[in-house]
Amino acid sequence: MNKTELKKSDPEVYATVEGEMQRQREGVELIASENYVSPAVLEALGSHMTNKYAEGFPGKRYYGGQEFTDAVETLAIERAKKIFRCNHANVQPLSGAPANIAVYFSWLEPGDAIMGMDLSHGGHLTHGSPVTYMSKLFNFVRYKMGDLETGAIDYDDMLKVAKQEKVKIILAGFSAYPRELDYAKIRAVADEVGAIAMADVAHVAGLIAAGELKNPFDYGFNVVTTTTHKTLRGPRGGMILSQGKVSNPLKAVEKTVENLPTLIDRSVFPGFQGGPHMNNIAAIAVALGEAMQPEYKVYAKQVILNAKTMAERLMSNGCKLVTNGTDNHMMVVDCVKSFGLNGKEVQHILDEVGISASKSTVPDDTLPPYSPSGLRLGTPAITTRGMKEPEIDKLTDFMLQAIREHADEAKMAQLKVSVREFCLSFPLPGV
Ligand code: DSN
Repeated sequence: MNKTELKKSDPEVYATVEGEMQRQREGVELIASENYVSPAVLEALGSHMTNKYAEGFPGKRYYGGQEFTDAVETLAIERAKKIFRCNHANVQPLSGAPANIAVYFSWLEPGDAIMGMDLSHGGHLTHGSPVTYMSKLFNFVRYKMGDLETGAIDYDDMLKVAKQEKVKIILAGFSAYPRELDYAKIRAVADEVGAIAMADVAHVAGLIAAGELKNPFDYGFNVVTTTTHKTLRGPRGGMILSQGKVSNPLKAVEKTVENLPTLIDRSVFPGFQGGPHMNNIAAIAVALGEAMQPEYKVYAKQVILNAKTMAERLMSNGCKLVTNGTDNHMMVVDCVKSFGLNGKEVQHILDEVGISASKSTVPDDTLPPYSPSGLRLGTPAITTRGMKEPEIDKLTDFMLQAIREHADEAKMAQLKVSVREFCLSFPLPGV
């Protein structure tokens, strides 16, 4: 994007923005939750929509001047409903954590139980980590993998605990789990204990949108939350999708499954958030429009193919992966078993040569979360840059070389140059 005004008026901020863009151009992005948005998404983000307050919902706002905000939010809502096959979408959550919290408050009373995936098995902080405020308000209980070699969840234990704890929400979702969940089994557990079934598909939303992974709504889920900036390749933001009767969000309704869409709208606003970020919502609408195009399906397919290629290459070089492979866009390498180093050490080594990744726990990790045993790798961003199987093999070899030769400064410096040259031949979108 043209940044001449910023350069003139605030050279200090300009230098950071430009520096970040260069860092992205010259480095490899393997953080599984990151991606590169299109120039059209960037333009919508940087538009005059940012100036507007729009508390309320399309057609039901508190302030005047909503002709265009209503139109753009409606576009985002209708596109989201069509893509994910549901009858309601709230596109106002500022990100994934607020989306999840808004759902909890729409359905639970303080002290109620909710069941999410154990953090070390791949669950997310907002699914009940003891360090979150939500864990002080609600009783979070956990499910885990029953078979660490395949990643299969222990659904019998899920049912047992859900019954014992009288769980009100069963939450299917993860941020470091490389397999698909069995939504039909989770729905059956929810039915047996009278809970609603909620999925947090933040990581895999784009793969679901493209039809490459299963859609929880096809298995009778009530609510699906997501961020919009991971595989979905939009701006930072969140959405809550739901099934049920849609009524006036400005009027209170009874707490029934049928009324979930309205309960959720009211929970987002006025319950939890204030004015929606309309520039983000405009950019979400653009990203959803892009996700409806045939090219996006090709992209999503390649994301998974690239992840499988990287997983195979790592395993054929003696690395131990959690669940021994991947079915989605990410994998978790057990660095202690693979290299005799922890995930934080490997993350630093890769940083030195311009490869970004994120440390991760492995199931029932004996190391602490800040320097855990694993490293999570993902392919959404490098696939957006156009990398395919041959480049994935090359990139994986760069990583393995860095880990092998990290004590040799000269070799690491040479490797950094090779990584940079490699990256520059795959331009960022719009640069
Ligand atoms: N930070 C995101 C991730 O990396 O998975 C989740 O919030």
